[in-house]
This record gives sequence, C-alpha cells and structure tokens, in this order.
Amino acid sequence: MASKELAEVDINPFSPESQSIEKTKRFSTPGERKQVSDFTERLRRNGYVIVERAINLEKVKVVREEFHRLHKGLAKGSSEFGGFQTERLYNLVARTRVLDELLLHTDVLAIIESHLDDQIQLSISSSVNLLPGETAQAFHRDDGYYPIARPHEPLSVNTMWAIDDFTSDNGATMVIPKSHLQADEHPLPDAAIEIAEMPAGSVMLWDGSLFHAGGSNKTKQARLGITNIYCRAWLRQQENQFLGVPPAVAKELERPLQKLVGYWVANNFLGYLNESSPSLLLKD
Ligand SMILES: O=C(O)CCC(=O)C(=O)O
Repeated sequence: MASKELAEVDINPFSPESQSIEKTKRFSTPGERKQVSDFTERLRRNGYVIVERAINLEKVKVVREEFHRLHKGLAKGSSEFGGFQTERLYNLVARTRVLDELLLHTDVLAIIESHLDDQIQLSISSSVNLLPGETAQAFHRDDGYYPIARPHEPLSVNTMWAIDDFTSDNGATMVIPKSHLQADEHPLPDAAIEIAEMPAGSVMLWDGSLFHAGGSNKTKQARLGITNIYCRAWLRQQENQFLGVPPAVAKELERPLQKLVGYWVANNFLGYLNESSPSLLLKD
C-alpha cells in the first residue's frame, strides 16, 4: 500500500505503472462493497436507501454542537428554493473536522462506489437546518446540471445525515421512489411520495436523478441535516473544491479526504499537474 501511495505521488501519470494503479483507485474494498450489497440493491431499485444509525449518538452530539457554533449569526435563506426559514452553510471540508468520519464512512463509500461503479469524488458538502415554520421545498433532482438525456447511468449520489431525528412533522426529506429511472423532467402527477423518516445518526443515500424535496417543519425545533454529494471523478464538482479547500488547508487533511476532495489523478489523465499527482502540492 505504501508503495502505491508513493507511486501515486511520484510517478508520471502517463507511465504503464500509473495505469495499473488506476485500477485500485477505490475508497472501498471488494469485501466492503459485498457487505453492503443489500443496501446497494435497494438504492438501485428504489433510487434511495436509508442506513439507520450509521454513526452513534455521541458523534451526533459532537456534530450538532459544532453546527450550532458554526450556524451562529448565519442569515436565513433568501429564495423559495433555498427556503426562507432555512440556514445553510457550504464548503464544510474547509470549516470543520467533525464531518471527516461521515464523509469517509466505510459503508457509505462502499454503497456509492457500488452504485456508480467508478472512481468518485466529493461534489459538495453543506448543512441544511430547517427552522420552525419552514414550508416544503419543490421536488427536484440533484444532477440536473449534467445535461444528459434521461434516463441515464447514475452520475452522482447524495447523502443526507440526520443530526436530529427526521420526522414527517419536522421536515424529513420527501422522495419519489423509482423516479430516478423516469425520463420525464417533472414528477408524474400521480407519483407516490414517501417521507424518509429516520432517527438521528442515520443517513439516507439517493441517486442524483431521484426526485426529492425538503419537507415542512411544523414543530418548534430545528431539523439539522448534513448533505454530502459524491459524483463520478470525471465530472465537474458542484462546489469548487480546489478554491474552497486550497493546498494550505488540504495539507492538514488525512490522505483519503485529500483524494475525495480531488487531490489525485482520476482516470489516469484527469487532474495532473506538471506530469505529477497534485498531491505533490500538499508536501512540505
Ligand atoms: O433538506 C432536505 O431534506 C433536502 C434538501 C434538498 O434537497 C436541497 O436543498 O436541495
């Protein structure tokens, strides 16, 4: 492993050696992907799947406290889509280390890599805090910015971590099962809607083509979620990760997270710098 790491840094991406390393560029192992095959199957079939209690309540508490701090003084949304009673914070990799465990969660990465069957990267990481009184969001898809005729192969997978219990009363995400397979650009009029209730610490994964929407918060408490979208490594990321997480910041991250942000060479030829991996920039 160490030699592969070294090779990734030092060798020319055009070399035959680089080509062979290319095949190993997954965050998960075949065994880890096998272990989550039931979840992957449901994601493939229904367009979404929930992994209940993927992190423990102690970790949930740490994340919640950190986001109470980070959200202090944050302006509410200024658009119908973003939600006038919703707080959002972006570029989370640069802001906090409490999410590293979530971003690199073994089962989550294994499900995503199984579903996309490709090298992956982080597209965007943001928080969504639905405040009391927030109304339901419009149904939408997350991969609409990739202009490819539908239905198409999966391009991205979204994850929504419940930091509070997600209930039908506080705005749990709504989904339209199987809509990731449909060609229509709008939800069908008679589409069945499901409310993705889940206890705090759970994570819902959905195909980027699935119609979904934030619900309405009819309670007196906020509903905090962390949403991380992952996409195929050869697509443009939604957030500009290289400006959001510049080398000085990326240097401090563990290597898998550096890779997830994009500091590596994908598909042999994408993202190299001066015939080397961009990870060279992260060396002292
Ligand atoms: O908050 C949610 O449950 C979903 C949010 C969402 O899909 C979005 O803001 O694009």
